Amino acid sequence: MANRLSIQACIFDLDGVIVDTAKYHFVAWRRLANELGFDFSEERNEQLKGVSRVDSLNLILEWGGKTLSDDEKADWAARKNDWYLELIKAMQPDEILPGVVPFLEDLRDRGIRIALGSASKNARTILTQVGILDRFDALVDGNEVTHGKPHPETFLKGAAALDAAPGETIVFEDAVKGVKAANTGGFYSVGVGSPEVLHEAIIVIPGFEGLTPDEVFDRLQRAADRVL
Ligand code: B16
Ligand code: MG
Repeated sequence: MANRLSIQACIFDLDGVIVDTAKYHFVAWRRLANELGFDFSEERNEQLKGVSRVDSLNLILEWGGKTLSDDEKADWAARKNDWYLELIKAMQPDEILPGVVPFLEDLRDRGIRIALGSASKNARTILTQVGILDRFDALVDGNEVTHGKPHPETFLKGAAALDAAPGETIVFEDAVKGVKAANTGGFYSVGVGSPEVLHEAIIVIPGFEGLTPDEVFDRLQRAADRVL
């Protein structure tokens, strides 16, 4: 039977789950690195997924062997964000990852409440740009949290905004740190991506194309039954 777990709410990460903004972050961060006189690879960019803007900058500077003052860091982070926002401005609704919109529709039809839980301070702008802001009942982004993932604050705030307990809420995440945050907070974690990378998630899906909420509930139920 579907949904014996009594799922009342779902929280979605943004980058890598709803849209692929990592490619735009990469272009903007790479421009920053190049202007500072070094470069970094797309493989290294993987390590920035789900990581806050300031933590990403610190990592990149470390890769380039650069030391900047706090004021200089703030300037470069602002510059990077301006370049990033220029790219975001051109995003289109067809950049929403396959199957996401029908999945969100299905959840809403069932009365399941929906939140966004993202590290990005640009989350509202991005959802507005691709035309799906109104599909979310609550939004928790990088402006509202003190502790980034793997701390569970983002998802705990999301669940509170939806008036749901973590034990009745699913978190969809593409980053290892995000999956850890969901697990630490007591949520049902669903990894979006590769099972090898996201092995700490309760279940892993490749994406939302052709997937229904019932299938997710069933797989989580089977995982829960195996543990009991
Ligand atoms: P911003 P998510 C994260 O989004 C990105 O994966 C990460 O690369 C980025 O540095 C972070 O947001 C902060 O983004 O500079 O827009 O505030 O996966 O948590 O939705
Ligand atoms: Mg992500």
